[in-house]
Amino acid sequence: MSDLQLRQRQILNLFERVAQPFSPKPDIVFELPEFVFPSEPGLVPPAGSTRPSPSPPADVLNIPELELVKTVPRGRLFSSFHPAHRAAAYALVRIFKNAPTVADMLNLAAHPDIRDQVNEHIFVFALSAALIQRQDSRSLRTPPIWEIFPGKFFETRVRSEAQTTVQQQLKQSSVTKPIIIDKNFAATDRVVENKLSYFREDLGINSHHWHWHLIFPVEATADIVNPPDRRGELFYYMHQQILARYDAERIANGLARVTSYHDWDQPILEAYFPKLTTANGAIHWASRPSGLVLKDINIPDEGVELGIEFHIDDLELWRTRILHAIHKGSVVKGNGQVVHLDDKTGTNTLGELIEASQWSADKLFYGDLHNFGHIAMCYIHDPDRSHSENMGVMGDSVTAMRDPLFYRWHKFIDSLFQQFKATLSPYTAQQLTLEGITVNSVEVHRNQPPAPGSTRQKNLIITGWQESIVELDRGLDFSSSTPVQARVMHLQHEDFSYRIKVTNSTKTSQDIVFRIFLAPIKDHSGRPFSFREQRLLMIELDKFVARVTPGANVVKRKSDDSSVTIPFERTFRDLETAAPAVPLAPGGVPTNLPTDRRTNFCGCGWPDHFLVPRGVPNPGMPFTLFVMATSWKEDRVNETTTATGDDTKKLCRNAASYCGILDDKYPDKRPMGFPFDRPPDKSITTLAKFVEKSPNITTTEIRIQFEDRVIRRFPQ
Ligand code: CUO
Repeated sequence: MSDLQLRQRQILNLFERVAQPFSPKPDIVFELPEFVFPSEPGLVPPAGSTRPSPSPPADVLNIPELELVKTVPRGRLFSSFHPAHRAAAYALVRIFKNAPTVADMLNLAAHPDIRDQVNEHIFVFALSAALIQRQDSRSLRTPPIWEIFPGKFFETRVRSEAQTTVQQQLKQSSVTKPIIIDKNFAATDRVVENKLSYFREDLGINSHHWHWHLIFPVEATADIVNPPDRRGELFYYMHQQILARYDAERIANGLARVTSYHDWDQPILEAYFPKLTTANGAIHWASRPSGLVLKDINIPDEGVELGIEFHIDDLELWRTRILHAIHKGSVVKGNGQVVHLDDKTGTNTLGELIEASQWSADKLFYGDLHNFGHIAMCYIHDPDRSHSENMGVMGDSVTAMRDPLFYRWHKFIDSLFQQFKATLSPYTAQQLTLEGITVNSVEVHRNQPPAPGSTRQKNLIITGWQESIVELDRGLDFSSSTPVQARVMHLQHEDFSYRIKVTNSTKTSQDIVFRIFLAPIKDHSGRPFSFREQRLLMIELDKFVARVTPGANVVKRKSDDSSVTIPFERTFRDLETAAPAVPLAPGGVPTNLPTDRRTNFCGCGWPDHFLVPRGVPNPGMPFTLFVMATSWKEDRVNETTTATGDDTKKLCRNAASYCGILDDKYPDKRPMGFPFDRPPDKSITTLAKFVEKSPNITTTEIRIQFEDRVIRRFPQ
């Protein structure tokens, strides 16, 4: 076993049944770092080690910060929106990041004082964060979060069915076949909001959200992470895109667009019953029946739950101060320095302020609006814990997107950004054109071969269902010698490609950025959207650079090359059996240019099975497809980066549009969401008018047709 393979297997081993005491696999040796003593089986010093022999045996690590880590007890739920929980989690990230080598870090993680004593959610959070953030561990993969914590994705019924079936099989001594449990969505269609369960409970969507918050922590000193470039703006844009995508699904299901939750003294009508449990069913995630109203939060520090106290009036006050800043056009730092909210950095400044992160201009004054909103909503059923209830799903970034209220809360948060965007001048004709480049047309083509005798239909995308098998046994809180798998139905689309006709009337070849967006044309009642409405529904599908030679060109692009998506993650078993594909160079950067997208992603990225919205049955739902050409020379951030991409070795680049590139600049100088991030001039009421003076833009109408059956993808 190579060193890399050993590290990979150690990671998988550490992430198995994290709520149970650690059980090292017989063939995986964890060597002790020098300050760790062998008190548990599996933790042994290396053969021939020159390290001092351990005496006296100590089973407690001498790391004072561990006390802080353990303030969130094992078995309790964890919220990355809760300041005290975050402090505990980041303390462990720091311990892991400070280990001299990856091997030391993994050995440290295996120590019973950490692996068996630290809160299991914090353990997974911190080890995952450290593995992404450390330069020397970037070839190593973590298993999918739904396999580590099936309890955050699969209702309790799935767990009990699995347990019953395992017991029956053991009785009959027929323990050979994997147990497959169908995962149906958690509620009936009698409640209209439940029509969207396939979106809200999707494994890939929730996993993306967890990874996003993992790589963009709310607070972090440089020993955890360098402040990511345009982090606050990305907070705005990634969540705005979630809303645009959710609205497209709502319209396809006959529902109105999501409404902002800003009237905090009014009852919340959307109920949510998560039916999720952890710790052998002992800890459940609280439900929220319809009609609850936000209350002041006053949770005492009681040993099992860290205290937190604030008033809904505080949220009101922070909202007022933030709106004041937006309309004044500046924020004031704690030291009195005025920071103007300009068109270059204003969105970023506001993002850090609203979220709020440690890079907020003044957290004392502008508060912690978005994070505390999550906390207020997740404790709405028991705001002082007088009933000793646990939090609801809004408290955890792994589960928050399951709740309809998540979208209403983020619609409110987005409305703050939109109010700021409305203060900026509309884009000028010059900003929206590109001299010498005409985009003549765009078409999408299905990859599926046409039926004999029929012609290939263009501008039609087919969606349907796909079955994926996921493994649960290493995340269940009972041990099973039988593989336990769940069959999950999720949305999928047939692969397609774009064909863009471009004329370059200059005399030289040009590197062009193609920006592709998609938006519904009509609302749920069939009323066409005005451009002011439609711009907020624009979903980024792709952004890529292609060279365009003088004269006529046809640029082709495959749907699965999208700059917003990543493929379905590998399972525990895949990771165990696959040799790590890319060897490490010093510093941890893979030495080969990976051609397989799977070898180079960090878990952040919209799931590619949800690249396009579901649409409606035959004849399909009409959408506007929008393609804009801009100049790579002007838009590129790093002068040395070429269109063919020197940066292909960088981690997370596959889904850079929503996740940035780790440890690098966001790879586009334009504001995120350009050209739809600002309201147009008042005279522009239609999309046609918006693009009429821009030959470098083309739009076309396509249809997305949903077929309620399992479909094939037809990758190219
Ligand atoms: Cu992602 Cu509120 O920021 O959940």
